[in-house]
Amino acid sequence: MSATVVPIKDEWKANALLSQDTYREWYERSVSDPDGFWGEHGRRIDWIRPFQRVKNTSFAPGAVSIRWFEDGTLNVSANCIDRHLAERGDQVAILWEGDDPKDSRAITYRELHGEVCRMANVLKARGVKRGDRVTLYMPMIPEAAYAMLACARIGAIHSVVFGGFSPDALAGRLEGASSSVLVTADEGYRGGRTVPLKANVDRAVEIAARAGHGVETVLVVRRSGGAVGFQEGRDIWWHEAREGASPECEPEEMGAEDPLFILYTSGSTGKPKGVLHSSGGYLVYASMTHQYVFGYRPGDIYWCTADVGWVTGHSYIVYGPLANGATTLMFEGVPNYPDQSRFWQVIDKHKVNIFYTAPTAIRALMGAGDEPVKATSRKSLRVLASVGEPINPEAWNWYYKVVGEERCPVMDTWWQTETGGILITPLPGATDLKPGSATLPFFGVKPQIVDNEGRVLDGAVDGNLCIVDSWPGQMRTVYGDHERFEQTYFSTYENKYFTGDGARRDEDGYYWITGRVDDVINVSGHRMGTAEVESSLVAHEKVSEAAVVGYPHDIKGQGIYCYVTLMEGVEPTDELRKALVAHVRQDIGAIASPDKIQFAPGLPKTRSGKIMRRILRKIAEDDFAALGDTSTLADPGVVDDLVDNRQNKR
Ligand code: 6R9
Repeated sequence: MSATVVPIKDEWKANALLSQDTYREWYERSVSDPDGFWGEHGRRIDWIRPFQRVKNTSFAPGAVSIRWFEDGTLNVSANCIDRHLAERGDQVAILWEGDDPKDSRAITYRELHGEVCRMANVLKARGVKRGDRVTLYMPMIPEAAYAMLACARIGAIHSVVFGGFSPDALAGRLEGASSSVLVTADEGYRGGRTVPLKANVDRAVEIAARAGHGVETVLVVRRSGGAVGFQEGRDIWWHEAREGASPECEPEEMGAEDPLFILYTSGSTGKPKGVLHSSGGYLVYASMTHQYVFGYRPGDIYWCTADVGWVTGHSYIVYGPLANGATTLMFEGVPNYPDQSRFWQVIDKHKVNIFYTAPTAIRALMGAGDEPVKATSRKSLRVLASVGEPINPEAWNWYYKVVGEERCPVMDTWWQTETGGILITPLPGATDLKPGSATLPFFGVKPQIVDNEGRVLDGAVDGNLCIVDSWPGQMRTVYGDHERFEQTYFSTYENKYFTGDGARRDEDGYYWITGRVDDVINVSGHRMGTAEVESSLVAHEKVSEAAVVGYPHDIKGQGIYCYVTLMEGVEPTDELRKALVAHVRQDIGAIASPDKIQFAPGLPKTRSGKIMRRILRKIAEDDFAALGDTSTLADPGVVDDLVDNRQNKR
């Protein structure tokens, strides 16, 4: 099967930072001599004490340890701000576009410096010091970036919790990180509606208190001006505290391996994990990928539409672009508000050159037709990019042809919260493209495809995607649980980092990510552990058992399909279905809302009691012919019931 190839165009070559040959040369060197390669590129950021040692990493069983540039010292916020002041103090650092098209703000590097220092001083005055964990629960406003950088400035570790998570989820993350300081806003705006952030925080703090975890400080940014609860002594308004705070704050000298942030993400089992990233290697990798993957050049207006609550927002709205002295656009709103043209209007308004978004947004906008796109110019665009889930060739082609008018190469970037930055991707003007393929590894990345027994597969094959050596942006540990880190990522296949994704490699060595092979589902580019949704469902008094799987969804990529067994004597009604959806939303957040609930008198289990998800997935996909052998089940009749039920429902 040969896929379409979109060869590099001459205009792209003219704009490219690297040629195809240089990519190959650099790549060869990066994997054959990582110390030499990263020793050089590690100097792209400013070190207080330069590193002598480059790479010190091991994926060996029981001894996984990842250290880069370990004897160097630096400050991440100084790299993202101070070092640009002399040359580009008056250049815009953050270009903020509000939910309401009438709202925008431009913050220069000099202003950013003052704001970040002030916020750092306010946190310090509340007793925050090196190593302390500060939780952020923020809307997409510049203050979210100030808070991240303020933490980095004083050596505190931030843990950003996406503003769409519920009070319960927030409480769990506050406890998990034993964080007693929170930064939030009164309310956020999204698509013309308000999000009750402070009210959620108040509830989360209460829930955490019941579990014995105290929160001492809540710093509140005024965004909407709406009425919110205020607890004297604990809560402080940013606009008031800011007045008395000095706009100067010496950056702390941090070790390369000192933690920069924790970011909770879903895995296939148990509670979300606190992915821990450290300072030096992360910044080198985020800034280098930002430059080369997007072909970033000084003066470009760069826009990544992610939320800072996800890793993409960390690496490609805040740290990568700011370390490179870029103008990074931060958007508070949604793609279809006030209308379906919003993304393209923002691109025209701010003359955006590089645009980075998610397949789910592309598919939704594609569904609205070409007119809303064609109503705008988009002439400023030079590079388009995508992240979060596999982009289907139809969406890729629409993005390329309709949005980019075949002028802009599309970078399909594959990576994960755990990887800190992009690992498999084309480079503009240096890689021939294939719609639907993330193409080739970035510098220093050694992918491998293995079968279920861990045998390495060569050539054009399909299997499980592993990475066999470390890169500087790799996560260092699961916060507070190194054993879980080893167990989750390094125990499936010895001496390899297992990504949890399946992939195919074609005859040209191009990688095609086929999606998760574990129990993680990807809903609109957001990771959800099926176990999390299941444990929420079974916490409901009327539910005895639940099994959750993903199924193909036109817009979201995957939807959440729940099989629910009710307690003895409980009636399966539509009302109960609605109540269960509401229950999960309340428990985890709107992103975990079940799309479908099928009441199931029984679930297909092996004789040892393991739920056969493979079968449940096939039923959810209506692929009844592919159910396979069900004879090993404890009760094969269960499957017939499920299929009958599913068919009758349609
Ligand atoms: C950055 C981010 C990671 C999972 C990952 C994979 C999926 C991300 C992708 C992609 C195919 C791409 N994924 N980018 N799949 N092609 N270009 O999304 O991090 O939220 O941790 O999700 O997302 O399944 O394993 P995260």
